Amino acid sequence: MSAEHPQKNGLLISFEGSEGSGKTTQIRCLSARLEDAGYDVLITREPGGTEIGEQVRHILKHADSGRGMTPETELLLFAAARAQLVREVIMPALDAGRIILCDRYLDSTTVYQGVARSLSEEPVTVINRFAVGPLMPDWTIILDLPPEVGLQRVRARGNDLPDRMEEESIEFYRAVREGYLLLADDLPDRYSVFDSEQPVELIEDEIWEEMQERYFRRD
Ligand code: Z5A
Repeated sequence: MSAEHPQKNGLLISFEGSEGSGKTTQIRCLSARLEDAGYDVLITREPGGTEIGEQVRHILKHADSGRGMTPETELLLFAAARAQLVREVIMPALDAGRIILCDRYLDSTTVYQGVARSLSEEPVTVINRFAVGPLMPDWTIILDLPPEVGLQRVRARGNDLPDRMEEESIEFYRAVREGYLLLADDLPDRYSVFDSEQPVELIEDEIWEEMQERYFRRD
């Protein structure tokens, strides 16, 4: 299905954006449409998706032991969770021809740890590439939203556990947003940016339209 990665049969689509930008919502919408059309879909989330990854997620987000974590440690833990997910879950699913919808992938590390935490670009790039091996996304959907709106949505949704990653300043989330938009500017073929302030159904239609343009329409 992908000309860029002839070794794999499926399709790897990542969803990126800041908190509350609607990734989970839009992944569910796209998954439902793809399944209705007869495709075999797998959804992953990061950090997590494997037993190791879920334990790493707990350390990164909720554990008291995560307090005082350095940005370098954070980078390596996100990469470790992804390395496991790629080999244990994503590679076999791609080989089986499935469409994988990733709720975050390596661009989250580029933007959160690289841009917002100001880690140097070179180690972030090298560690990211080491973690994913050959599996770069075929397409990355960025859901763009002012951080104030996203954080408001998350607060309105209510949260069960204290979350270390959601305690940052508004400047941090602004840097995240800018980081994603810069990635999209640099590589417009891989990234598509959708205005996530629009109603859910409108964004869903826009994503579906572009999905068909990219992968299903052959004139
Ligand atoms: N992180 C990192 O630093 N480095 C990495 O490499 C990786 C991650 C992989 C993961 O948190 C944290 O880890 C995240 C980045 C960091 N932290 N921060 N800060 P997570 O997995 O718990 O959460 P998240 O990825 O940030 O997602 P989220 O907060 O759950 O948001 P979402 O999935 O994008 O949005 P949603 O759940 O679909 O929607 C949120 C609410 O808005 C919900 O009530 C919806 O009904 C509503 N919604 C959705 N769309 C709309 C529209 N269009 N209009 C109105 N309301 C809407």
